[in-house]
Amino acid sequence: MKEEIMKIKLNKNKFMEDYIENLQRITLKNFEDTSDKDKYFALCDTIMERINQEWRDCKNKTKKTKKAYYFSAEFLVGRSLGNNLINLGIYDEVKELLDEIDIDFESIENFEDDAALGNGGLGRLAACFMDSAASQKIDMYGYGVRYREGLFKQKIENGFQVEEGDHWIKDGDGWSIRVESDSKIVKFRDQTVKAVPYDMPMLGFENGQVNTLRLWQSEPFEEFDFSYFNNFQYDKAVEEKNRAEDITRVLYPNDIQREGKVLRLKQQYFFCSASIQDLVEKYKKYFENDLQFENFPKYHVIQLNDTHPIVAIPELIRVLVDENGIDFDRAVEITKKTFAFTNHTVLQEALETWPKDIMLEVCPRCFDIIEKINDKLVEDFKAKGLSEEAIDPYRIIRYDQIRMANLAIVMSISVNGVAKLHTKILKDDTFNHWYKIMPEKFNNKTNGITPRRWLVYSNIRLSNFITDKLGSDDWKYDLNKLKELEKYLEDDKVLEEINQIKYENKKDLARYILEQENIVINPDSIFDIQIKRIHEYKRQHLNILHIINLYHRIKKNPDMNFYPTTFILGGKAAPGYFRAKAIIKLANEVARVINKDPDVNKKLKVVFIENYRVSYGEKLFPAADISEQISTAGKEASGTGNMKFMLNGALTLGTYDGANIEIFEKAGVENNYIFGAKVEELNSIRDSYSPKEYYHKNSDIKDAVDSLVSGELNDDNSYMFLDIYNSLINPQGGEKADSYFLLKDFEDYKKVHEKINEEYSDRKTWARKALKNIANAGYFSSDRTILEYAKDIWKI
Ligand code: 475
Repeated sequence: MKEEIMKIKLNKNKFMEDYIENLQRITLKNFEDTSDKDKYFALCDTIMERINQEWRDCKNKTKKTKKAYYFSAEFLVGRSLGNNLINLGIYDEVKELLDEIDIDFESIENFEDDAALGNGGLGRLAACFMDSAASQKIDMYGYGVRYREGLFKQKIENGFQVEEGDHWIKDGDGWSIRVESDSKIVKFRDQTVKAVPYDMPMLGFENGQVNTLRLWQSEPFEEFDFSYFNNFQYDKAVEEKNRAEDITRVLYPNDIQREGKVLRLKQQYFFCSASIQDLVEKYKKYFENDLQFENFPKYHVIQLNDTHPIVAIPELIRVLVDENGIDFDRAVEITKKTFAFTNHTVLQEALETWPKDIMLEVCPRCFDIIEKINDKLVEDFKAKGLSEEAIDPYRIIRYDQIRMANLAIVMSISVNGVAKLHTKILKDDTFNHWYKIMPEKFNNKTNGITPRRWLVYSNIRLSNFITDKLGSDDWKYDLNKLKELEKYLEDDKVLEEINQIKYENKKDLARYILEQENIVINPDSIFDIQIKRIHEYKRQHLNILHIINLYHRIKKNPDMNFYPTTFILGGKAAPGYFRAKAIIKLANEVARVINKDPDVNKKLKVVFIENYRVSYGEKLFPAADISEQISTAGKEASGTGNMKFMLNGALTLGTYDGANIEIFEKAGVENNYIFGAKVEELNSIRDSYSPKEYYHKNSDIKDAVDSLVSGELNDDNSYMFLDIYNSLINPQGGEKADSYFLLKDFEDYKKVHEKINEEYSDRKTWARKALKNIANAGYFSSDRTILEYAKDIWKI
């Protein structure tokens, strides 16, 4: 590996010359008159110029080879400047060069808006995969949507979440190239639009590989309809343009929850159709000599990131049959060998289905094709003697609903889950009927994260420490090398260094939080962090209820032995998810009450950070002592934040869920804090569970739950706290009480917090546990994950 490594050779003088020239060219100003924003964009240009040659080389080299295509409605890329410099191997040098002309790198870095083209885990995983594929020299291209508005920005006003737009490219986009000549026409039943690709380079880590992330933007097919214009129908002309642009105007802000809107299916069909056309067109162009469509799967494998891009399946069939004269059955056979499907959640509310009438309204031909596939499937089952009832779970279309996951499973070479437990649940439960008849398709690919962004870039102190201790930076190419750090487990000096690094990172975060949130926090306290989308199954309200009870206990007993702790929470709620928004209000209200209480605020602080996003995460993960991963067992498919914390030396306080289980396995249960019921137990009590019993038997639970309605906490007449209260012990309208088992797990959660609080003061033992976690985080590199996809599924 190492000999292939190739940093871009930085000719410093030339770089500076080009940089200043670019700066002046794009602004028409002298250097001293340019703004920080100008300086940021000129730097993008200067870097893009340097990538250009290698990017073209990579595109040319791989024209005729097998490639993987990652189809995803979301790519949560975040910022690119720092990461690109790291991957080019010129981060330090460029920083120094800028320093010489009095430009502070950090301040211009802050001019980059996050590319928030995703909601959470699924979108961020896609971005980590892009980094890892390039870094492992795997030819994988991403295909997605260039939303004009990314995920909304979260403001907290009086403790409530308020959403604002995120026009991330309003000042320009330093990292994309508009490839007008590769535009495609996408036809809907009621409109025809132009799909224009914007290509972003995805740089491998110091290896010269540049893959492409191609994001499609919707534009009017004809820029301006002059017939309307000539007839003085200006409004009509503008309307058509808007209608086209509407398709990629905004990312739907629902994480997990499906969205059954026409526009959502239009977005899906839009990018899938453009991408499929792109692949078929290139195939015909570059494979003239091997142009039997039977060979299409020899050169293409399309990984479907959950159900969102599944409409690409009928679209490929349509293009083959309608536009290339292939016979239907042949087209189905070709298509079946081309796709692979990843599932990211077992929550029923996420499994996409589309009503027949919506699909007919958007892409009627796709409906035809799906219907044919369904008919054939049902016919085959009948021929095998299955009853109507036995066939039901397999039907792709049932009661005029199209079940996208069923379509994908029938039409794919592979179906995978994203952590061991999750894949087991898919096999045993969610897709059990499929597993029984096609077990060979099912496989697990435990998620990972890229160590470049989540350690090398965001935690420079720890990164330098590791390189120093291991005597080389080989670990950045093969994260399993971190294992060698275990030779320092009994080295007091090294353990002391680990604590010191964490402390410095905590001071940095404290400064940042003071700046951003105007709250003073103490870096000598335990930093206990829960950052992720707000959802009941993730149980942020368990965390908050525990904090309330802790507050009451400290207040009652001021001399109780307690290591000062700062609880940090952050995350966005889907705008239409009332209870998730209630949880945000509750966190802010509890923070307000506790932080202003002089009896406790030296010991206890609570911060709800505003607008949690990738770039904020880069500051939070390195500073955490405790990583809260407290989802109800069986609900979190994998989690990836848990891996970012582990890699940065936080100990996991977690349930037996998702990839937590694998984290405990690798780092040792004794080096983390496990609590709560396992999935088997929950399954066995599901019908008999009575949260009220827990409430009456346990005074701490009663204390915490009652405070939701006692008047101690003020929800400004929003009835939000009552809603949370009701959800736990007084369910309304047929809902089940405490369906996420907060009260069942509360006591155990409280106990494990007490254990943490006690053990933290043994700083040496704590550092050893942190080191154990870091040393065993290698498995959770997305390099490992993507290599498994390439080897087991894609065969490239
Ligand atoms: C899981 N998003 C994490 C992560 O595998 C897991 C669904 C429907 C509509 C919009 N967004 C979604 C998800 O399902 C999702 O983000 N799932 C997450 O995928 C990567 O680590 O446990 O919840």
